[in-house]
Amino acid sequence: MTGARSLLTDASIGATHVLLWGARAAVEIRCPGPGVLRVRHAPSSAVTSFTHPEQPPKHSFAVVADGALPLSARREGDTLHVSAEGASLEVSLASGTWAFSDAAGRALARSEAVSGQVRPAFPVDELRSRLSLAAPPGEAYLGFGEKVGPLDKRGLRFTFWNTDAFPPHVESDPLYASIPFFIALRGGVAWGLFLDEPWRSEVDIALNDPTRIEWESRGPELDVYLLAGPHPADVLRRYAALTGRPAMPPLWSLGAHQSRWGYETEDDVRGVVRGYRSRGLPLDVVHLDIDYMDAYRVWTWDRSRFPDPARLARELAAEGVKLVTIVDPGIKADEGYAVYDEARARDYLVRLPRGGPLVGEVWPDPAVFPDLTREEVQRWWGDLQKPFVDAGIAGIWNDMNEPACFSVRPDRGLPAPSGGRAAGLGAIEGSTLPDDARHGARRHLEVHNVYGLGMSRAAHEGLARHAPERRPFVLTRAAFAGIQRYAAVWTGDFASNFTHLEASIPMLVGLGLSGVPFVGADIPGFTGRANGELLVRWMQAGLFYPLMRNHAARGRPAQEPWRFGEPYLGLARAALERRYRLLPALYTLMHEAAETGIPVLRPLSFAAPGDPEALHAFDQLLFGGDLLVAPVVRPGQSKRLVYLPAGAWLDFANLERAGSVEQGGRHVIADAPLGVVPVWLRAGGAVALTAPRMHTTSASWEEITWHVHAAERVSGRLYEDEGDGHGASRVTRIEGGLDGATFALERSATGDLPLAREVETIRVHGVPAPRSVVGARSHRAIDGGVEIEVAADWLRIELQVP
Ligand code: MIG
Repeated sequence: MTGARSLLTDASIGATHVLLWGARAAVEIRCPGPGVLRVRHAPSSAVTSFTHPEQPPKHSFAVVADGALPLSARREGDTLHVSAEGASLEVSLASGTWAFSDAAGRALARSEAVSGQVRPAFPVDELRSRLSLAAPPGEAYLGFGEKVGPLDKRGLRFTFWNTDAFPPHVESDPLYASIPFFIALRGGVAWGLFLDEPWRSEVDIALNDPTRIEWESRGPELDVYLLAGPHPADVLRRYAALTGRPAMPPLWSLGAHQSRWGYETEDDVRGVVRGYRSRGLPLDVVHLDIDYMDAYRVWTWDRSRFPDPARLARELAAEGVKLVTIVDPGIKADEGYAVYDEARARDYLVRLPRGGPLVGEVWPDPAVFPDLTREEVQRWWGDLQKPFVDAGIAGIWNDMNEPACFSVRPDRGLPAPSGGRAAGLGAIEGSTLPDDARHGARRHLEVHNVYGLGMSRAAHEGLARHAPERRPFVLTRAAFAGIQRYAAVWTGDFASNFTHLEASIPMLVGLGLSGVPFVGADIPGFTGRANGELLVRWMQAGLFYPLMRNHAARGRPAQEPWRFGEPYLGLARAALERRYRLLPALYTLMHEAAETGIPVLRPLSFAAPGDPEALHAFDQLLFGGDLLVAPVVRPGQSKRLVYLPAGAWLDFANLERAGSVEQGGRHVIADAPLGVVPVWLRAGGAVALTAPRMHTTSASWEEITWHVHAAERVSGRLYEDEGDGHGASRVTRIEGGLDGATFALERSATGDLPLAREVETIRVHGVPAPRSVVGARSHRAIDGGVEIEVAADWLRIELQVP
């Protein structure tokens, strides 16, 4: 169809797909959903699984959308114009490059020709597939999963290869999770790109060449999804439709978690719970680290130290505390141990390129690895949870699932790394399995990054099968795109220092921008030695982490909140109480995330997408749409610089009205002595808080106080249900605003959950003392506003302000 010098010479155009190919390359275009185009590149036809004009089905570990919207294609000279709902693409047949636009015709992204686009060579380990994208000046790039650095990753370079980085530092890359997805933002307009390749890859974000992003995969193809905005939230909505919406967690998992590598006996665990309760500290969960296992045999208990897990679980349940057990993938190679015998008999293990199961060393030694990239193995693994579920274990904590492997056993048949062999065969990158290990028909190099995803899926689906009346709670260290369907992610072995506390904020916001809302970092750091100030500051930031877990490494001083004496204990208690007050708002945001993919922790750019100052304020965050949080993340500081985006913001430090209203679009200096965490409430925001408790019970709240920052338009939302399971729910909306001398709010509710409270309190901040109040049971003036008590099923309140 075009000249012989063109890269793409032939085309097959169907109702829902376009396939272009030539002697050396192929490109396939589809539209899986509105505003999303899939552009699958096979840079070299010689090594791809592409065939034309018919495609074999491809297995994606990440993508769940199977829609195929209609496409229309029109050729004009050397260009093929493809358009679909919400997006269009122009492909140059000569060079194979393309330009992506949204429904409004805005040019969003453009690929560029690369020289030596693919270098297939022998051995295949030398394979490189490259994608080059224009990086126009001023465009910011956010996301990329669990990555270090500020929010805007321009000028950085990352590797996607899940790694047990120990000890990690603030520049370590790669870390434990790989999410090859980013959101670009330029002039207030966003678009996104997801590279659906689990293969090891590297991305250079305008570092080598300030005008380009270059992505290089070790696999034979580049399967790219382009997502239109225009708001970053729109990109995330489309990404969640593509890779799956986040699971709604049980309420208890949003309470406080306590963990330590080194709770060695059930008495240690009882002591922890007593430690919390005797000091009046809220707690919902205790984690059991690898100490509970019998000689590190996964799915067993050391009965001398944990004689009766079911009894322990019952005892803790009486205190309102749940147990979560760590699970590592390495299986002790030990004949007579049922998990090992069964895995071998069923051929469920990762194998050597030739021959038998690969043998390595982790905590169990020797250890073999279940091939958790295969669905039948996932099912088997998930079923091994049944006795744990039956004993009352509430959730599963998946660790070491990069997978980590301290060493492989060459004496067991592994080719020696590189020596004397063709380059690449037997190579190992980091403490993991060799590139050439076999997962069924796939090589480790291809599926390494999805091992933790498979393990989390196994855990999540197994919990759903064995306790269908509950919502699964799974926590994972390793992850890939799509992990939000199955698990919460924590950032691994952060150190107990202020640098890591600061680093946690852009990293967790970055994870949210990569589609993963349920995230947290170990409080107050895992390795090293915290002091009381760090504990308090980390808890003040961590009370806004969707996952709030205190954890500590073995052989380090204990880090429970009472280990540092006063005044730190009192300040730690205050932080925990704030967390429990915040639960209605957090739960509502988790529900919003589960419906839309929009994260709980958001960059300031969500409020001001075109404002560069907002983009670069990476040590602050938005908690949902209404709260701006700027925790102190440096030692010794009692004030900090805070950027407030345009609009009016109420000083709401410690989740209480603390001061006056500030005009945004500028920096302010917040007062933040050790007891204070700076927070602001957006004008027009309405946030529901409750009273602190020692542990969670139901998310049908008995006490609710709305904090409203009066403005012309006010809106707020509260999602409620029983806190677990799949039963009745209710969404309450409040809407209204200030119109002349009248401030009115209306409440509406949908859903079948009965109200668990008779009254609600509404604190309207930012209005003068009213002359009259209609629709309230009572009211009283408070500093800079009014507090109103209403019947819980109120419909309308109206204030006449002077
Ligand atoms: O090699 O299970 O990140 O949270 O306490 C260390 C022991 C293995 C690493 C995890 C950490 C956990 C620890 N694990």
